Amino acid sequence: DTSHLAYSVGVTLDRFIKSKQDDFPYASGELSQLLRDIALAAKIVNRETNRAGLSNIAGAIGNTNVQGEEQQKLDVIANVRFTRALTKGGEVCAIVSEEDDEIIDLQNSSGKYVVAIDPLDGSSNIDVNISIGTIFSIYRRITPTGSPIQIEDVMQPGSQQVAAGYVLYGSSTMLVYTTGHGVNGFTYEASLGEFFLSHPNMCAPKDGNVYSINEGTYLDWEEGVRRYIDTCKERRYSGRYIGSLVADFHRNLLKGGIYIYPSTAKNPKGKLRLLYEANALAFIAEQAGAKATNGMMRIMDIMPSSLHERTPLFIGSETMVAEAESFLQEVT
Ligand code: AHM
Ligand code: MG
Repeated sequence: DTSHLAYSVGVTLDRFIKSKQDDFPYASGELSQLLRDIALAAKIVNRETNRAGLSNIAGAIGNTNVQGEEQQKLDVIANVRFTRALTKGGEVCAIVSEEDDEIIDLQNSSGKYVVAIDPLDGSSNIDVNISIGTIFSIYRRITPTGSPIQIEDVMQPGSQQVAAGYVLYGSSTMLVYTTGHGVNGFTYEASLGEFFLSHPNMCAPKDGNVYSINEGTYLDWEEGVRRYIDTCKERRYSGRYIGSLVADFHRNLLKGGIYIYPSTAKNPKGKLRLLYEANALAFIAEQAGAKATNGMMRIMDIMPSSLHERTPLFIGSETMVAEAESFLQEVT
């Protein structure tokens, strides 16, 4: 069987990153190295994820994280793996993680970059062997290197991201990222231990006929969201909801569609976190020709006011997101 040869002669993630290094105006190789550090941690988490059912690491560990949600063992493992990779790499001075209440100050004042990360998103899907993901955003620190990090280094709007990406641990594992020059996707070839360029220059369909939202909370939505989803049904669109943001987003990016996590009676600002969930996917969406808003404004223009703040999220095909937004604005 020579089918794997198509990959082995293809472009690896490492080679691709190196070839794109000149895209950065301040290219010194550090951002490239940082992306490679993330890819390495992703391989390790992929390995742990694949054997989660075997090695007794799936399931709750008994702690709750800062949002009061149950932390799964694999979340903790992923957090440790990514934090360690980013610490050892030396390019990063601070990390914001879904799994840590406070900013992680790496005490590395020469590090130029700040990373916001959800190490393992969709954790309720771990135990039932359904796709999960990692989401990351990379910023340059604002204050000069050599000085202690400050809160403003971390609280930057999404428009300041220099790179962002996600890893989808799905039927195959993929890493998708952007540095602001389009979006490229890489598929992991486990037997070779490499990510290969499989989805060059990803472009989202402008329109679609898939909507992804947790319909169980229909009665708690704002009028505009209800009317938009009713319209989707009148048009006989397909409803698809995995409950793993990365997986739902990835499908809609490839096939066309909209993902919505609206404000609900219980969660007026929705559930998803601005700094390490919404911003990264918004950057990728826009780079692929799609759109991301909170219903009123562009996600990447929101000035964060706290580390773990939440935002309603409408993300996906441009036409669909614009229409959903117009429904919301009509009734308010
Ligand atoms: P998590 O960060 O605790 O895993 O929560 C985020 C996840 C998203 O992946 C997913 O889209 C959403 O929560 C599903 O929430 P709900 O079950 O309320 O529909
Ligand atoms: Mg999450």
